[in-house]
Amino acid sequence: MEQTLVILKPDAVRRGLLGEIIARLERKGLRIAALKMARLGDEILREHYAHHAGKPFFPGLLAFMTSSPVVMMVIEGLDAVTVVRDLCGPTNCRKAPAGTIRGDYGMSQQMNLIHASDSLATARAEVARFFRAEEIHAYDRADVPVVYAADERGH
Ligand code: 3AN
Repeated sequence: MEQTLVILKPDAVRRGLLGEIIARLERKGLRIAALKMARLGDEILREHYAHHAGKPFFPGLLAFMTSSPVVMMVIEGLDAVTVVRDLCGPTNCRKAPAGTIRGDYGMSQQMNLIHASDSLATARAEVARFFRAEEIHAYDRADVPVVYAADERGH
């Protein structure tokens, strides 16, 4: 099963939307393998958002992401990287379709509630950036036999 990194951003924390967003991921059938709250520092954020360094919105993005603690999760499931990205919707909440997390809860391009890794390679790097191996837990959800067909389990 794939693992992907999710960050519930300061807007999700400060708007009291953590439970609703986590519930959507759980109800989809995804497994929460790790979860913690922390205030991120500039150094780890510069690494995480290196692809945006130098862009006009970069200082604002850093200020936003350090404005409160965030909640970080490792989410696991079959094709989890794509599945979670699709649940989030596109970056700009105003353009995100209804039914997606950003489409249903947000109005901003910057304050877009949730980060999710955009590829398997990125997911591996991001999980390792934010979690130590001992913080990631192996256990089975009780509903696996009715969430996945037999030939889908163990992928
Ligand atoms: P996504 O999170 O959808 O993969 P990225 O990686 O392009 O989007 O952007 C990372 C974060 O940077 C976004 N989640 C958003 O908070 C912020 N961001 C991206 N583009 C803009 C923009 N044009 N103006 C303001 N903030 C932006």
